[in-house]
Amino acid sequence: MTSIPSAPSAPSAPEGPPGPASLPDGPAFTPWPAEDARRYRDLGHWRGTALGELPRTWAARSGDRTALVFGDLRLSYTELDRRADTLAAGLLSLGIAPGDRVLVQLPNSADFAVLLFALARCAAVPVLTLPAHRRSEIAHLAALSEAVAYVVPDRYAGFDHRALAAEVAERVPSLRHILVAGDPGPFTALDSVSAEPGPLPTADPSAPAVLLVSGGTTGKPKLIPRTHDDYAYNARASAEVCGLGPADVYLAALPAAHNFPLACPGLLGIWSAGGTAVMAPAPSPDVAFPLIEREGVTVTALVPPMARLWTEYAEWAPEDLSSLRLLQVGGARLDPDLARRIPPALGCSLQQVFGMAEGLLSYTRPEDGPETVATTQGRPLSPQDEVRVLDRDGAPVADGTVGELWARGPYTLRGYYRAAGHNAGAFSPDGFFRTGDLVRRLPTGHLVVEGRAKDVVNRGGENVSASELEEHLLAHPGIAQAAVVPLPDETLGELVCAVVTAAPGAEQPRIKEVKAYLADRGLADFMHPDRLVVLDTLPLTAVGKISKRDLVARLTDEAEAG
Ligand code: OOB
Repeated sequence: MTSIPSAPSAPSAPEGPPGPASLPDGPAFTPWPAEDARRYRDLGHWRGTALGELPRTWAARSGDRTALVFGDLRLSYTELDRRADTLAAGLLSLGIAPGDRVLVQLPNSADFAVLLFALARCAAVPVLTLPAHRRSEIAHLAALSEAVAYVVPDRYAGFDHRALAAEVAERVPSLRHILVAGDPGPFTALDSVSAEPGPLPTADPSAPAVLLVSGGTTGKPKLIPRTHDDYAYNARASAEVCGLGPADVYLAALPAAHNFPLACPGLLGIWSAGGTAVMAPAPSPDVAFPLIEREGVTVTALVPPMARLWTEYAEWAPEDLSSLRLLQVGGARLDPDLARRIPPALGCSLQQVFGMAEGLLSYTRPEDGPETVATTQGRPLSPQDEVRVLDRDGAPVADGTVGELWARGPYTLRGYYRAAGHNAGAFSPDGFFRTGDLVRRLPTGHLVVEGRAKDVVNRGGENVSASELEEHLLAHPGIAQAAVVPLPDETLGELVCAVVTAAPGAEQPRIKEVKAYLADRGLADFMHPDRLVVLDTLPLTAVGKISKRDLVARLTDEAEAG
């Protein structure tokens, strides 16, 4: 067993995480008011079952059926339950105690699932980071959560996570254990952490079960406490909306630590429905398509850039994708034209999902017509979801008018983890969460996401809505993807920069022609891009959304380099 001696943070590290003196900033968890909690329980949404208990219930129901497939490994429900028990016993013997936070950074694998339930059985709280996170995010999240352990793969996608773990351990004094899936190097092998199952601590179902990482595009990521009660409901209700049953096979193509493939309905949803989860090591079609054919995958979830790739690739792919019945797409705006191309290209239905790690989920439903599915992000998941669409002054806007979305409900957080300062502005006094998303609500209750409240370019005092310009750019036949970002400018403050990729087989778009096209569509001159940058691919976030932050950084670096 390798333990990390408590090391003070390196004094020379200029951008090290805040020291323990600045922690904690407010409560770790803001509970729902008792009255709301009682209502959610009375309605049967919150069932008082801890996450760690779920595999036991599932094993009793579906014992010999296959719960999980990863490469050549196939785990039955009984085996998943048993492995969670032996790992939990091993973790307890390492000293992992109830309430301890453990940073988990594992790619899609059986280890990920077993560890999630094992930690839950220790009443410990996994901090679910994504494999693509690097030192800046990991060190920040480890310090913020005062994590006692960090679980990594040896290498993943060409990156040595043990080296990252060594660096983080040096900076974050709370980290006592580094556990490695695979070759452990100087650390402890995750495989070696196992013991004869014994008595387990009890977890409070109304306390946080996991800490999710916020998908926010500005500033440092925040942590989102999701309780056993609320998260199980999130997954179960989502499984119901998607009509999941024991015959379904769910492909976890996106990184499993993200809320979408984990619980919307994702892994937790497919298991609560008694089906099978297949873990894909990557979401790309060359990896996913053979798995769909081999395992008879029926449902999966993607972000729009990957959905575009699948749609283009399907035409040429030799694999039989006919088992696929539902493709969920969410995480960022889906171009309606692409949405219309998905069902014929992949031979399945499309579902749009508008969601956030903070809670609120909105799904298109099977009864929605194809145009509603192509052009809206559906309706909120729960009858208990309360949504408000408000103008800048906090007054409700009429249906059909764009406003900012605020949400409250049985699976939407009431406060970020240790973020009192931020929470003060992110919640209304009556507990509504300010999503930062601009939406229109249609009279049918469907939501149409129009962009982020802060996603505007301020060119000399004129506000250019990035999403509005992106929509016009995407209508151009020569443009496949578009992201509008600000570029610093001495005279005007910011310039409008359109970064695009060319449509397959199309010529490089040129700014003069694009501006003429926009003028033809009746778009005001002030909305036109000042610069057009054509790239082969756009940078992506850890879950695969287009990353405007990385784009801005790259363009600024290039400008500075001359
Ligand atoms: C999902 O969660 P996060 O936390 O990574 O990102 C949330 C943000 C939302 O606030 C919104 O700005 C954007 O991502 N978003 C969408 C969208 N779905 C999410 N924007 C436009 N259209 C959509 N369909 O991304 C997430 C969590 C659970 C399920 C699905 C996605």
